[in-house]
Amino acid sequence: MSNLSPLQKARYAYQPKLPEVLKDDIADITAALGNATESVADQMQMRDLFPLTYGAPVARFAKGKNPDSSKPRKIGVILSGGQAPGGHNVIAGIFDALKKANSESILYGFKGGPAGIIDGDLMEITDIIMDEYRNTGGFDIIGSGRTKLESEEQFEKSLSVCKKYGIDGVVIIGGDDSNTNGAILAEWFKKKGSGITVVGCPKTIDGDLKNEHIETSFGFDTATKTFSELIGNIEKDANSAKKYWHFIKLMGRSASHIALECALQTRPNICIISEEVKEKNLSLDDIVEDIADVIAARGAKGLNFGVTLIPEGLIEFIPEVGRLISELNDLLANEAEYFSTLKTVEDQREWINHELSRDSSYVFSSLPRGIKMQLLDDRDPHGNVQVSRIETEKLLIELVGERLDRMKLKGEYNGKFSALAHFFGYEGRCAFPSNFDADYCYGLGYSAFLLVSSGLTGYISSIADLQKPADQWIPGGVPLTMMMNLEQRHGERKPVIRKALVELDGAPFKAFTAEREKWAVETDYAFPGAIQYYGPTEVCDQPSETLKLEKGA
Ligand code: FBP
Repeated sequence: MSNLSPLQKARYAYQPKLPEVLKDDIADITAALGNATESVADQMQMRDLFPLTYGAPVARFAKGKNPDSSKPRKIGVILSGGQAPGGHNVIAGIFDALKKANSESILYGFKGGPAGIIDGDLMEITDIIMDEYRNTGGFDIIGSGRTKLESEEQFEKSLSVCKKYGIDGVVIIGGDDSNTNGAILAEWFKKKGSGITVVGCPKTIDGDLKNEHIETSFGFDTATKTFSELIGNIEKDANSAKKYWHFIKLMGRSASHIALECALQTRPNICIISEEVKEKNLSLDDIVEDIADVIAARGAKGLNFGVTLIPEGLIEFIPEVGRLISELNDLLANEAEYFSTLKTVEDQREWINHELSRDSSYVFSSLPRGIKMQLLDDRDPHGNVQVSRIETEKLLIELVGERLDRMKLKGEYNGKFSALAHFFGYEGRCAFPSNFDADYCYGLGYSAFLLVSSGLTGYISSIADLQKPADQWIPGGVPLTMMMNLEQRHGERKPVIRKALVELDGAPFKAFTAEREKWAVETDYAFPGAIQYYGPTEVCDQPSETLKLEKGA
């Protein structure tokens, strides 16, 4: 018996929708170039850091001749960082465009993320292999990894691997950090006169790689639809049993885009937005008080149930905890050796408490034991605390429970509080891509090939007008330096792609605040249901609420 599900078989046969201009013969598509560009900030320094790639024009694909496109080529592709639905379709888009341009061309996949190009660990992606992954979730075709491609030595190794295999284009499918490193690699390859183009693709379920030109990162659409289905189901359950408060933490790293999108889709009683917490300088106590007040207000109406959404990165945005985390990051980075000699948890905590500032030491001491341990856990490759491992949902349940007990003693509350904790993140990262992500990713892959075949290096593949039907989308490329500025990283000012956080004056946040008070006390849940792949366009092909609101659609 085959291990393929009926949906998997059906998805293999799905033909992603392409923008009209990409339906032409590859040799009849050209890159129309705009004016020179500038970085979002720090223009002088950025020009100095990227003398060869800075200021390139935005490209838009249009009808026109590109005789170079049919040259036989070898392209290497990298999947970098966390999984996001649609990665396989980016590869399929590159593969199909490359083979359509010249059937002799070869696509290599670097295995296990950026480490693959450094170590020369790669495989040829053949027709047979590609067909087993079309329109499916996951990054398992070649695997992914979080190695940072950033040192001169790694660049040297990557160059010799590319030379060995005759690779003339590298496509890095990644988030802001991976694309930043792509920009640096593009500049470096150019300086070396290698003739190898480096092109990026905007990936991350977190939705924080977006700007004027990148309307959304791929994977956000599918992941948020998957989480919203689950939240909607939990809301139905809560409203049926009427006995639990569900505290649901949602992935997304620093930004709260995922939580906000899920709130717009499901209308929970409470959704915390980290960016608002920071802006209003809310303390942990303030947040606990706000949640407890909603629970008490619902309890007074006999509604002892509800749903609270919590963005994964919240903990870092609470000012006093944020300061504590940044002190801990520095301490653990600077004193890593000494810290590793502390054998017991008690010794570690005692030393940490001693080294922290008075305020941070107080905050640290006031946290439950489990959270303390999670804050001391291993850092990610960028030296940051791994927010997905901090159980903020459990912390809030504990603190809210304590507050409600105190309110009960004072006669301010007489309801019941029985809470359950959930964390949705990994559940959404490898789902079958929605039609939106399947189409978007395929188009991004196609455009990535066209950028390579047009010799445009240091670009990120882009598609505009995503709120419209796919045939009206506008494919092109944006110079990576245009999205960059200098930011403080490990004590140094480094060029990085600016991360997009939730804008408090943006349309999605405003749409949420216009409704949230009603959602808090009433039970006004919405049930988006499972992602649909086959059926009417209004059911199957809709982009996220965030995208629609941002594009005024
Ligand atoms: P990327 O930024 O690499 O796309 O990863 C996103 C993410 O899913 C975050 O939401 C989450 O905090 C993190 O990855 C978890 O990392 P890991 O997969 O290493 O556990």
